[in-house]
Amino acid sequence: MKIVALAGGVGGAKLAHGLAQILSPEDLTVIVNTGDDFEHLGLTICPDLDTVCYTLAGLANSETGWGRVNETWNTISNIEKLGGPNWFRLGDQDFGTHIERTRRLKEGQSLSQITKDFCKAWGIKQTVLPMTDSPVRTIVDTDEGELAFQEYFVHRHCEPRVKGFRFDGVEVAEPASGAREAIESADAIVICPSNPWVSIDPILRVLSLTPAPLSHEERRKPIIAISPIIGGKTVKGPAAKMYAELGIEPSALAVAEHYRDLLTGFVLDIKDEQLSDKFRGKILATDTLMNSSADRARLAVDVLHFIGSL
Ligand code: FO1
Repeated sequence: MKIVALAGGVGGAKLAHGLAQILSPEDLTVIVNTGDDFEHLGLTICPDLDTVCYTLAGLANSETGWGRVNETWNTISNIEKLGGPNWFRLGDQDFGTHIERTRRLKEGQSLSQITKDFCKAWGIKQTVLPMTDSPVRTIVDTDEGELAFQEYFVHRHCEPRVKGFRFDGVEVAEPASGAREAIESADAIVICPSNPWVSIDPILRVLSLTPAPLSHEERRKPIIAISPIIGGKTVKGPAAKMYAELGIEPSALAVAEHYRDLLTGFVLDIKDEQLSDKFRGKILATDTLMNSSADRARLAVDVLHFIGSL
């Protein structure tokens, strides 16, 4: 079964890793959000792409979910000592990724080509694509004004109240080379348990999958989403807080409503099973927590069986 997974950072990376354990490498394409990307310390940082790649390569820091395992912090400590910004924690090995990516971007290489080369170097056999090769930057509208995404997320610890989002550059951004073809040849599209507002919406916008799928072909193939919200709380990150601040009660149901007409089926946690009959489409209630590598594979198996049943 050929699957395209749409993923943001940690939650998306975990399910992508689960799917990678079950599917043949040629059957999995992961299209990753780049709205979180930003320019920092003279470098182009692509947090979600790196999180997905490090996770698939077995190089991720399992405690944070982002960054590298066995990391050292000499460079950022030195920057800090010299009075530079230290709020975005970049490890020494991670710095190497950003330096080499920035060098190649400045040479004129595309982000998708660079990602392909990095995946090869890290031994990743699945296809990982940035959603687009052009810059799209998520801007969070808050009660303190507009903030660039990482400024809101990391520097301000998601404290300002959210009023809305916009994705700078999305109108002119084309899907990365291979993304549309991957969707066309996929048997199903899986929306990973990532933040609907800031991780998945930018991808849907770039791929023109929202407000409704473009072509008849896309309509016919199953599109399923897995809720990142369990029992009204987000497993990781600010999705539940964002729903509440936007006046929507955070729940798996709110996530299903978010994707509305797009979905053929929806996966929620067993703890939210009582919400199942409130959803119009097909539902799978299962254990969606991914604490271990085995959990990721188990959820991937459940998701693939669910797709097979649609
Ligand atoms: N998240 C944090 O909360 N604090 C950090 O200092 C931080 C550094 C960081 C460095 C590299 C990287 O690839 C990701 C990093 N993240 C950090 C995570 C990242 O900002 C967010 O998880 C995503 O953008 C949201 O999906």
